[in-house]
Amino acid sequence: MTDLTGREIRALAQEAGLAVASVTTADPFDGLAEILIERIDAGHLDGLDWFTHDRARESANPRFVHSHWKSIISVGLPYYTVDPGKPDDGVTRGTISRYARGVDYHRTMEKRMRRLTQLVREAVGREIDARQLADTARIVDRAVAARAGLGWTGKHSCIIVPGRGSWVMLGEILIDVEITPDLPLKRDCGRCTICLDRCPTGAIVAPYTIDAPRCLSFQTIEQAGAIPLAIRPLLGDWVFGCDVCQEVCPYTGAAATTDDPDVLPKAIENAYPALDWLLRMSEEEFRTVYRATAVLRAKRSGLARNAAVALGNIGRDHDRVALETALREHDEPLVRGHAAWALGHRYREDSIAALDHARQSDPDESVRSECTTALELILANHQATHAS
Ligand code: B12
Ligand code: SF4
Ligand code: SF4
Repeated sequence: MTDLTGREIRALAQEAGLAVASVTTADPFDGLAEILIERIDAGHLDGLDWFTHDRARESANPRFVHSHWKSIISVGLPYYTVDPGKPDDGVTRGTISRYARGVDYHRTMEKRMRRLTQLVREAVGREIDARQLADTARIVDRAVAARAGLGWTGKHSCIIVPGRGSWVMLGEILIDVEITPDLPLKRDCGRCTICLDRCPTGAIVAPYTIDAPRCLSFQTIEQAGAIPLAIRPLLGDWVFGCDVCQEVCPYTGAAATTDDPDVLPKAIENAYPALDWLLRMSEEEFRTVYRATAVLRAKRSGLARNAAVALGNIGRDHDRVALETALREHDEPLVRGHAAWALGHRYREDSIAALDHARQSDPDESVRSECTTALELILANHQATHAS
């Protein structure tokens, strides 16, 4: 005899602002630790230093910290909103991935999961113990969602929720209440391979397998240092995260949009920021505009670095000035170095004077080295053009 059913949980979750919810047991996830360890050993999680063998084993067993959990409520926050796209205003803009446009989902989910826990407490009529998790090292959110039947795993490795596509952030409540578990969904991608074919960097190295160092989401958010040279031209206009594998998925066509105010962008800078502004924004402007959003994770220097690379890919004639100013004046060597790359990649001969000046005068060795590489690239391109 269980305390509650999955159907009752879904009704309470709706009341708490969580549009999707499902339930599984707190039993260990068979075979998951082995998958994670295999990915670590293959280098697919390089750069995510917290992802260790110990973490893999612990996160595959929900009862690792407390043995008394009886159920896991898997919850989802849908965030697919109507998107008017970039305005046609002559400003060169980057793109922030959809999940990061509204209030930081960790905050939103935690608040709503606490509310749901309170509602469950009232429904069972006794004190309960529960722990809310979202995006932590303690558990693998997608494994929980798949076993609870909240959705199924697409080949891009994201959980696809019926009627919502993959545009659902995940969280879970570990709880000492017996709830009838839901069943996993019997769905798969069939023969489709669109996301593998369209990923800009080939980061989906096999179905269900992401090579994080190649993924633009990793490079624009988690990468603290230089973005590898080979990745920069593939970054396009992404300045925080990447949505390509989800946008191209046929299940996106059937995804319902939401008007949940917590996931809507407050201003244009939260979705399509002007790239020249990202290059010159102050710490205070960065903190004000991106306050309480997930974008803070990239830090001002990371976001400006990404903006430089994006301008190197899509900059127009008038954007050269912004890059030259960043190369001369930005306080972060990381940004000056990427501005050098962008100038060489996009503006070639027109940027030789600025690059040569910085190569001789910049106080930072890494920037001087980026300038040398950019100048060599211009020369190589020049020779190739004249040889052909
Ligand atoms: C590390 C991490 C990343 C890394 C590595 C991604 C990866 N795929 O491993 C990087 C930085 C690249 C990243 C990127 C993104 N992430 Co991320 N990330 C995480 C994090 C913290 C851990 C994921 C993990 O354990 N990876 C290791 C791999 C092995 O685990 P997995 O991806 O969950 O793999 C599952 C499947 O592949 C499956 N599987 C493996 N083999 C097979 C074989 C078959 C046949 C089947 C059916 C399944 C299957 O088993 C695993 C468990 O279910 C989770 C939060 C968390 N604590 O769980 C968020 C999380 C996965 N990320 C999320 C999001 C939204 C993203 C981005 C979309 C963000 C963006 N727009 O830029 C991209 C998407 C990239 C992609 N295609 O995966 C969401 C996913 C929501 C969803 N609906 O799936 C999560 C769950 C955060 C959250 N709480 O909502 N992320
Ligand atoms: S998020 Fe972008 S780079 Fe990463 S796997 Fe998806 S399409 Fe490829
Ligand atoms: S694009 Fe195709 S292969 Fe990729 S997740 Fe969607 S349905 Fe599956």
